[in-house]
Amino acid sequence: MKIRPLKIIKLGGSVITVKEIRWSIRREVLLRLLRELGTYREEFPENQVVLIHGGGSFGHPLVKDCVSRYGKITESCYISTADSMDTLNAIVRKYSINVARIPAISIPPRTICSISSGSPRCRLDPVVAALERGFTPILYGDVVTSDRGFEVLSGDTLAWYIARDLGALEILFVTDVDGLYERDPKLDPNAQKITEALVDEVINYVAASSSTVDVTGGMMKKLIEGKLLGVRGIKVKIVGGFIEGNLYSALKSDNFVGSIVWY
Ligand code: ATP
Ligand code: IP8
Repeated sequence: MKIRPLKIIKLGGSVITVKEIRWSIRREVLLRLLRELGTYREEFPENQVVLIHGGGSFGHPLVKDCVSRYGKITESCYISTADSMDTLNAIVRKYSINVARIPAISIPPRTICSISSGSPRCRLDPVVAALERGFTPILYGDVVTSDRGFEVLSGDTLAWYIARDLGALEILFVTDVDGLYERDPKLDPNAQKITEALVDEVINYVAASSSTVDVTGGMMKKLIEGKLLGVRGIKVKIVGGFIEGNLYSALKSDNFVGSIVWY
């Protein structure tokens, strides 16, 4: 197996959907981000990309409702959340193929991953097989089977897992904020932006703050996850997703609006 320089892109659910409004898509933002990726792919065909997207309003509210009603993800919640995530994924894939000319192939995480004692385990050979053929695999935050029944496997966790196991150079987290701040900038507009840091410098004081509909943890979880999975030697970019051209700039160089965190 020969994987060329690999970058993992996680399109945040809060960028491509309006998280508070169920089944709402930010179509123009999504199309622009995919076009930027398509342009990058055409200019740098030697580089590999795995595309991951979050659940946003197609995932989090459904799981939250279910857990508050039944205390767990029931069989019927598993089916309806899987269906909802597949709907969002089909839109991302169709735009990728038909608008951005990305040879996208979906790999539903629930078909390759499970969770045991809280730890994910994924069979990545379908991802590798797609990369080897020059395709762009698309994965997403999903519901998966676990030793406790059903659990959410977030797109952030998948990004870290794939980055670690396939030896990625970079993870780009495309978010609805323009970088990593000392505290949640939505709650504290005076919070200072951290443009570049080692993960150990920021992990202790970045505020753990997540919105009410987020069942997988916000910015803090994004950063801790890499530490928990023992990832080292990776550059992580927090990329402002609402700024035109910014994903393309972040893919091409370190000159973008956002933050860099070294692992
Ligand atoms: P999803 O899980 O749906 O894919 P996402 O990847 O788009 O979501 P979140 O998990 O919601 O993103 O994380 C981004 C959010 O984290 C921002 O909207 C911001 O409000 C919040 N946040 C909390 N702490 C910080 C911080 N210190 N710096 C920047 N953002 C922060
Ligand atoms: O948005 C969550 O994935 P994330 C997926 O990447 C579900 O955290 C089903 C809530």
